[in-house]
Amino acid sequence: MPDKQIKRFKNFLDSFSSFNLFYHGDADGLCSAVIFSKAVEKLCKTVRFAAAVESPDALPEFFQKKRLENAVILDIAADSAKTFLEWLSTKANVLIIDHHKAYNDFKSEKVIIIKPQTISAIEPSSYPASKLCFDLCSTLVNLEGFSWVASVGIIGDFAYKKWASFVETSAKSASVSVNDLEQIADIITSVQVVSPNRFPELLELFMFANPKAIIKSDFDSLRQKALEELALWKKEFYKNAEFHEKEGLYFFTIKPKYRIKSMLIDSLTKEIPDKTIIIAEDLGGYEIRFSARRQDFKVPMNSLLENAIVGIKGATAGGHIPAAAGKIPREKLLEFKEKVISFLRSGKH
Ligand SMILES: [Mn+2]
Repeated sequence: MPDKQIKRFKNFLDSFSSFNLFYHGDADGLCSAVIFSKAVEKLCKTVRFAAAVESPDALPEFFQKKRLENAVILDIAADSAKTFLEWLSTKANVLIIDHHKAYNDFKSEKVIIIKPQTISAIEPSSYPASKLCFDLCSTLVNLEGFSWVASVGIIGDFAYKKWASFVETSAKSASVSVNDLEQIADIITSVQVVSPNRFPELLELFMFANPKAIIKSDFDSLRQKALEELALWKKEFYKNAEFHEKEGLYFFTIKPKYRIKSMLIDSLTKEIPDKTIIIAEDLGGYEIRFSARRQDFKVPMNSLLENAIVGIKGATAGGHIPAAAGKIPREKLLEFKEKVISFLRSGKH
């Protein structure tokens, strides 16, 4: 890791006695928040505030009401919202630890952006924020006892292959199996699906409990509920999803009871890794959120979605090559789909 970035990171931690965390509400995001909080605790400092956030566009509302000295943003590409970040940097000191696409060279004394792209040759989607957080914080404090948390984040973000020996070693030293860690990642995903308002409680549990206690906690019943919902929607997908054979695209619009989209598409992409899958989730609001997956790296999902929202006001999109997401006003869904198809046809990627 470049010394200059570690130095800025250390200075940031030295400058405050308490921190405000904003983490992505998924397995990798929560694990990043746990690791950062553990490091802060070891430095005899505190986390004042922590919130799970669904996407970068959910960030601004937090800063309109509150005046915050600092903001630590984990596993969220806040640099994709440049105007917001510029505005935020006039109000708070910002630390972003993230592994999504790097959007621009945001240069400000008050903003530190740490991404795998600047420190290693590993494809950024395979270097989860929780592992990045672990490596970064480990330069300051000893976090050996919490390597299993980074492993849960790694599993949650599909990066197990890349870090197999790290995950296996950390499972062993926590006296659990890799399977147990997978189950914990599923528990976090289930909270994301069934009960996202329980993230603060889950973070609390991770701060005090060992892996076995997390598996035995009542959060495991949420996992059962989410798995039932998942089975239902998978059946629905194979029956009713639009398949565009020439473009290698599955397009599926759902109106689910729970926010099943991410869990569903992550499960489907394991079964159909060499096709583009897009799921649009209609929860009845003004906007429709969508996710895209493809595991063979033949089409970049981030560029595909970014291209499909060009010129659509109020739409956002971004992410990784194999996994990306975004949102659009509901009346633009058809236009969005047509742009996706024409991008795939053009072969511009
Ligand atoms: Mn992540």
